[in-house]
Amino acid sequence: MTTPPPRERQVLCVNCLYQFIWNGDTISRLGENGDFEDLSLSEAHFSQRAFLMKDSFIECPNTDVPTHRIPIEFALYEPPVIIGFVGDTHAGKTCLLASMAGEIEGNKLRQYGLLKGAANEARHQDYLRQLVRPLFEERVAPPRTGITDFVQYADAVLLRTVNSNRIFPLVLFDIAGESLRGYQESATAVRFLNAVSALIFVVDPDRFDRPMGDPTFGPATSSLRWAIEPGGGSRLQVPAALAVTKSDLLRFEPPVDRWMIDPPSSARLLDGEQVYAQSRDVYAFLRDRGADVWLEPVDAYERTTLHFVSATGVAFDPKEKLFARQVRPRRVLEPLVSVLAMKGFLDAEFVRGRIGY
Ligand SMILES: Nc1nc2c(ncn2[C@@H]2O[C@H](COP(=O)(O)OP(=O)(O)OP(=O)(O)O)[C@@H](O)[C@H]2O)c(=O)[nH]1
Ligand SMILES: [Mg+2]
Ligand SMILES: [Zn+2]
Repeated sequence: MTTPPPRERQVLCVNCLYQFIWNGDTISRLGENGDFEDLSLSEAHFSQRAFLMKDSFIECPNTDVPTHRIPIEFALYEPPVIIGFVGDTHAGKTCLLASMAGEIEGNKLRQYGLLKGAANEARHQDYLRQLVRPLFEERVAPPRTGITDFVQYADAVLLRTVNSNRIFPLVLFDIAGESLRGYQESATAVRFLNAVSALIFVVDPDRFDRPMGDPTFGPATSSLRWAIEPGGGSRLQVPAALAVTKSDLLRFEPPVDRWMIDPPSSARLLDGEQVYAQSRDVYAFLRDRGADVWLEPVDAYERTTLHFVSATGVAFDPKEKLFARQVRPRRVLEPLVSVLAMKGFLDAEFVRGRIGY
């Protein structure tokens, strides 16, 4: 039997934004000695191919940055949906991302009609082992995200819409607050911002006393603006969610109490009315606190939603150097699901009404 010739595909590297043609044949696999080895699918025996593709990578040919690889799944389905987290150092980005990853791993996107699969199982398991399991199972806070010249994505999963059967990788980018703040000096570090599908602005209620708000919000937005419509002044089309994280610290204060105590709507869908009611409450709460400046993204983006979330459900105990009790995220998936809905990635059966205002 003859093998069909490998099919070339155009691929966008999510890490460096380099577009290249992958020959559909050469893949990299991690060898037993810990080094990557290249191999050709067409030279492998037919029966071995699927096995070889599992956990394999494609090497990005961009030589301007350190050698890096993307999971093969990024080239096989719909283009990746890239989510960037924006917020100053200590805002809670890594905790929020890790708790979302934990909830996704627990199959909690199923209620919105999204089934999870692996976009490189081995790398995903590494992320769970390093950050998510310590947080959920041992109450350990993640270390501060390191500053690097070349940021690679933190975690990725493959999602499938249950009814329409669309398959796409969901890629989550975490980055040190410092790099976002001074993005002009570290343009390479925040390169991914120019390719984001949606942004999640992480609002830290511990910092409402800062009269100028979060120093990363403005730079992230202007970086995007230059990438998308240089010199333009209109609202940006990229969907954005504003997540007031650490809301457990505000859980007795109205109107936060209502959203922290209420479980997310028991209806198995994203309800536009509920999302709107919550957005309105967050907006009013921030204004009431004199934290209007944190609402900047609402004016800069065409469609935003606002959320109260808690990555951990409990405060960190500095004496014990652990979270005070078992970590239980609250409503962390809602900002994510909301931007996915705005991007058109939820099946109609799982969203009611309009999302994003
Ligand atoms: N009470 C409470 N504290 C939180 C929550 N999320 C994060 N924290 C606290 O905030 C600290 C910083 O959170 P990180 O997620 O590491 O912050 P970051 O935005 O990633 O910071 P950089 O990596 O330095 O940019 C954690 O160590 C916790 O002490 C939350 O949901 N509730
Ligand atoms: Mg971090
Ligand atoms: Zn690349």
